[in-house]
Amino acid sequence: MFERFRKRLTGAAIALAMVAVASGAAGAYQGGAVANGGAIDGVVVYDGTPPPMKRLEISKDRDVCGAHPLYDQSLMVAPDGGIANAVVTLPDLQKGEPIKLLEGVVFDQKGCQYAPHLIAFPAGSTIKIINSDGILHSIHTESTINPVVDMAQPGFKKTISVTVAKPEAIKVTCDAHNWMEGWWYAAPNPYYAVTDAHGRFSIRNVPPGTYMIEVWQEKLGTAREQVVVPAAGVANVKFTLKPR
Ligand SMILES: [Cu+2]
Repeated sequence: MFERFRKRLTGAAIALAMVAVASGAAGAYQGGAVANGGAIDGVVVYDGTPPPMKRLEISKDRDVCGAHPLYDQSLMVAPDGGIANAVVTLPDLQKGEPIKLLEGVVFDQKGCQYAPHLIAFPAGSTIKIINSDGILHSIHTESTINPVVDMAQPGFKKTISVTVAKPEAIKVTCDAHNWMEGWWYAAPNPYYAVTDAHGRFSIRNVPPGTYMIEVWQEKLGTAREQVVVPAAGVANVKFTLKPR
């Protein structure tokens, strides 16, 4: 009798453990072959007059940082209205082409600005933080899901590598230069794109279906739409973001 009870308990424990694994894997993405993949071509535009770029005030290390005028890159709108550096994702997509982790996404500190201003990559990828300036930079992330990165990088330390394991949009600042700001965007699956200078983006090899498509921009926030991706066809999406 006791033996039977013990077995039942063990069975219950195993069942509980399986539930735990299953719920832990609830957000897990499954990669595999995609049949008749379609594409999403789109544009992200600004609703209003493109704002002028603000020149940054350089208060330190002027010999290196003040060699060229620096501008606030948090909202770059082209004369045609296109918004650069917006990230477009299909966050609910659970199954599609395999995730290709990136090893060494370059995030440079050059002329006391981050170059590029924003990088996007699948979560689990590794960032190569470079110090091209030869002066002290001190990277400090405002992560909430991933561990905070807070590391001084003296001029002689050319590279620091950091892996961002979980999906998150992370603001990056420099504790040595208060005007430096950049972003790391860790996407939950391989379906993400960063808009070009004219706000254009393209996402390819999407399994045919209906999805929620999301755009995120650091100053303008998030907007969502529904998109129907046809088999071996192209869906067009236009996002219009309002100033806030
Ligand atoms: Cu710095």
